[in-house]
Amino acid sequence: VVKVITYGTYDLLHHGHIRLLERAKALGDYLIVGVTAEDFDKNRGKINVNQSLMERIESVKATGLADEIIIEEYEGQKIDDIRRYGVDVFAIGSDWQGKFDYLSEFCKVIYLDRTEGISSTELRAKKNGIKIGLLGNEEYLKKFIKESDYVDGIDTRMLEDCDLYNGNINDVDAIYLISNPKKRFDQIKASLLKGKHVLCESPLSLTEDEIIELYKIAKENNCILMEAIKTAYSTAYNRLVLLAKSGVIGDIVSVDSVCTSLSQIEYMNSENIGENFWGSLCTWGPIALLPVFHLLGTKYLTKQIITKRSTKNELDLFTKIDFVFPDSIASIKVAKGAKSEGHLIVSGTNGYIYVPAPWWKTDYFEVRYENADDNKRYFYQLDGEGIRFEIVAFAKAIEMKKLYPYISFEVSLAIGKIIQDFYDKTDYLEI
Ligand code: C2G
Repeated sequence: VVKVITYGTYDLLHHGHIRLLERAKALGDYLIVGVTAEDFDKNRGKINVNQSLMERIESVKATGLADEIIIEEYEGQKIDDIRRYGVDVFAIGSDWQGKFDYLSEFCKVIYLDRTEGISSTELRAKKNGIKIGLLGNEEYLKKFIKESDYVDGIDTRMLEDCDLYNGNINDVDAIYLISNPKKRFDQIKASLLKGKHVLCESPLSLTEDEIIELYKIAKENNCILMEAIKTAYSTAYNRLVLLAKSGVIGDIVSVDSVCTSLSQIEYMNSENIGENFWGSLCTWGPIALLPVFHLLGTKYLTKQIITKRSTKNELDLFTKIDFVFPDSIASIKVAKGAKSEGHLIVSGTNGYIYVPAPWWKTDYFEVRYENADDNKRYFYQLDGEGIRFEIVAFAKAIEMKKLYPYISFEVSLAIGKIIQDFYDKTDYLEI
């Protein structure tokens, strides 16, 4: 028997895939099809896959062309598979021309012509088709636009504040806001009332009550309201949270997170700040608070906010918050008017997790123990600081009409409460 092997994602299986499988099968007597796992696809930059691994396997099965289906899970697996299954021919579409020549050491490599005029990318774009109106800090919006190019079916256009109120948003399905936190409540409300889904940077608003109201309006209008904290959508961060909760460092006793940057320092000390810049806590607070609330919950017993404000304007140069929980403690330190080491440390009774600066966009962390030989390092690919994953999650939520809560309502409110207490000067000390 001549054994043939081919690999692919086979998302939204189409006739291009089927023609390829037919021709691959005709090259021998037995066809093995490797379907790529989600993690492997993510690692090779395919972030848009619509169907789950099981659904994709089922569609390949339904073609009746595969004699055997396997899952491709890691880089370098092809060589292992060729050896393991005694493969004679490796076949793949011509879009990969030359890329798999290195396998010819192990078996015959054949590139088959790709079918013109059809692709999963196009099918996904047609299926999703979401237009997002953008409002707020232009520097950041540039990043967002660039990142949205990686997500099939997302189209963007710039908006002005007045567009939200005068009805000039009929052509958009959703709004993304990175506007002044003081204006967000009115902007989100106006958008939701017009039936637009909203992705908004955290905090959604400056008080708990307003945030509750916004979620209520979203529900009433069948709209998705999603909080944007890019870190919450990154793989490394999510694995870290799960790992810490699974007990690898014992009981968690403290969470210490620091986020600082000096990139807007000129505004921190200027009398005229304009509306597209805001203070340290509003910029960095939600990110720094995320691991605190995800790992320890939101029911702290006490907290103390200590802050230093600019002498030229109302912005806080830096802010530190200490929390006491029933069995643990936490602290965050955020600054746009001072610089420090932006790391995250989660301490436990058996060891600790260390995420080097800048931890909020990391692809790497370590679990460390008393005996350094036991230390473990974890790597996860992070592209676009997590922003493209955030956009994928938003598109998915709109498609499913349901939000998978990377940031739960409870956490969203807890963030809002901190911001509210900061402005109300509750549990607050100024130096
Ligand atoms: N294909 C094709 N014609 C199309 C679209 C796809 O012939 N119009 C082929 C591709 O060349 C590939 C197979 O169908 O051989 C599966 O395509 P994808 O699902 O896009 O998977 P791909 O990213 O090419 O995975 O390790 C992963 C594999 O090496 C390839």
